Amino acid sequence: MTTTLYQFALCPFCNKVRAGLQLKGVPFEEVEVSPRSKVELPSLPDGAPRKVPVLEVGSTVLWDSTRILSQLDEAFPDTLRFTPADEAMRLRADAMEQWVDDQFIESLPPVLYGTWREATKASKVIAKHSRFGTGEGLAVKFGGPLIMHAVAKRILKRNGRTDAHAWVRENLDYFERELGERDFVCGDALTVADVAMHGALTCISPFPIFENVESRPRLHAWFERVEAMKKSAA
Ligand SMILES: N[C@@H](CCC(=O)N[C@@H](CS)C(=O)NCC(=O)O)C(=O)O
Repeated sequence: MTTTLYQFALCPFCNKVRAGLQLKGVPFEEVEVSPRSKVELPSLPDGAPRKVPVLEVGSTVLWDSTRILSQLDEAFPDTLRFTPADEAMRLRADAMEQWVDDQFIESLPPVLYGTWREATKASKVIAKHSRFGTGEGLAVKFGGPLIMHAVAKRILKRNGRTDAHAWVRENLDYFERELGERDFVCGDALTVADVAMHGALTCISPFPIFENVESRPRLHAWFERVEAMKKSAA
């Protein structure tokens, strides 16, 4: 059975799903989608937005990172479970995933595309993932970050922020407090909350902002713990 992830390389929602598949040890193919035409996407059921990530598992098409992560346990039953059996833990894991989606991911575009240096770095990361023809390749490599630079400015304004890095640092403070002394967000076992945050952080790992993760011993140890699980599942 073939599993294919349709993505934008630097989309944090796509990185959540990629982290999920890697942690489950599920082999998958990646298809980089053209941001404007999205021609590469498979046909989607009515009601599904033409957004990435989209995951094709055999002939089943799944969409929306949060729905996909919750469907992976069922789709790949013999792998590491992400959904805690305990009801209170499940609620906590879902709430933290929601925070990652709504608060943390919202703060990322301004540190990925906010300065020209960051936008140039972003275009290099995107180029590494894309196999488009020359015209489309150039449009994606430079056009994407250019559009996202404007989007990043709008996001800052909408949230009443001027310092993108300080905003991300505050979010990292919050996550670190929530993690506390635990190995994972919900205790001893990894859940969707860890998968979501790890995926989102993977997005910023090639960027200078990631120093703020590396310089926090507890947060960095947690990141490395999840990273090691990905490697051992491969
Ligand atoms: N709630 C969705 C959000 C997905 C999303 O916003 N994807 C963006 C990329 S980061 C997208 O495809 N944007 C293209 C568009 O809106 O045309 C999820 O968790 O998957």
